[in-house]
Amino acid sequence: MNQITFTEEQQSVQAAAKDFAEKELLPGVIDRDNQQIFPTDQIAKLGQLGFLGMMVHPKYGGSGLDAVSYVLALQEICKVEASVGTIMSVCNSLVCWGLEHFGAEMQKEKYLIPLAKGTAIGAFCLSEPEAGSDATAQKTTAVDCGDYYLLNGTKNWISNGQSATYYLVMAQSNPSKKHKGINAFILEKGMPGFVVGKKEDKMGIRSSDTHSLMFQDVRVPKENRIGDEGFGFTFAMKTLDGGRLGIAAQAVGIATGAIERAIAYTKERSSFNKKISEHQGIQFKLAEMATKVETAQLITLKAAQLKDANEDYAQASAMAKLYASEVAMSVSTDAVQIHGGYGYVKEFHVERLMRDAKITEIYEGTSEIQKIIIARNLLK
Ligand code: COS
Repeated sequence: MNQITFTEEQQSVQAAAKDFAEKELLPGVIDRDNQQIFPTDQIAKLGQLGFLGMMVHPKYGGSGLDAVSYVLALQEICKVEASVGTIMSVCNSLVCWGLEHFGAEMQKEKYLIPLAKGTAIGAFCLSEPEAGSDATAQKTTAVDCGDYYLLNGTKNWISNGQSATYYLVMAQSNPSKKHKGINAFILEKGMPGFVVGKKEDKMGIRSSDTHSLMFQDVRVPKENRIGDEGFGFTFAMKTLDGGRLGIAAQAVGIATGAIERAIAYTKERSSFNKKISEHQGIQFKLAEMATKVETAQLITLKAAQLKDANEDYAQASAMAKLYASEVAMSVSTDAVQIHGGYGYVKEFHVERLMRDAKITEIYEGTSEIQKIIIARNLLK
């Protein structure tokens, strides 16, 4: 389905991700989804192959690739197992990118290198029980105590919540300054007072681990603050621009997986004395689905190209996420419909893709948040 020209390097990254997804992910994907099993071995292998720090400079242990390669790789992974795509996307877009661009040299040496090499997993902790879309409403506090901050509060819906070693945590240090009082910190699992809370029993992306986190008087050294005092909200917003590109890629991958399975099924299944692919009603549906997937892929690649060109891509990534996530939902729903009763059972994969698609309309900003971002850009 690729309509634009890719470099040899981009094509080989895509081929490697496709090969990995088919050989390493496909065989166990249904079981992991059913039983909510974290793909420990698969993530370790992805890390060894350089897929968890894809855009990080090699001097910090990364692969030094561009955002287009990252998008192509994520799409291939998510065609098969969107949960793995979630883990990969958090590690690359939210954690490694944020640390590489805004972290101090000491932070990069200590934390970025193992994250980029995939020997450690990261988590990005912004959402709270009462702060989802309205990210400025952080209730977690970080009181400045001289050479350390004292953190107290709760985070919700944290991807990689249990599996992570390092956590980027946003917290309010000066409520009178509103969003300008928010700081970002690096926390390590095992810090006294840092507790991983309950695991969520989710509709989709079930083999990724989503947890609440609790902080009770956690002492975080001052050198673990990212950027200047009060930089935390801007840090989160800039990082989420790239996160949304990852979610758009995830959505395109889910939609592509769904349409490929639907096309294959229509050529196998017969009804009324012919293959169902010969029914015009099915052909119309497939044509509409393919047009949507192709458009979603193009808008996502455009955002990636803007990022690679160091241009402002906040609006482009919001548009890509908005559109691609809606396409993932509608195309996966159509794929289930084309499969009929078989689409409703796990063996045929499309019901999982449909469940996995839903989260792409919700996390890293709901569709409504993406519309706000786009409209503000249009009107400014
Ligand atoms: N890049 C850099 N800075 C940004 C930014 C971006 N993409 N978006 C906003 N900012 C800055 C603004 O420039 C503004 O800075 P100043 O105060 O210096 O002017 C500041 O952040 C506040 O921006 P704004 O007034 O637009 O904030 P709002 O509270 O109105 O919220 C939205 C903006 C809705 C876009 C933001 O809260 C958001 O993205 N919410 C969703 C968060 C989310 O995705 N949560 C999901 C969980 S995270 S995995």
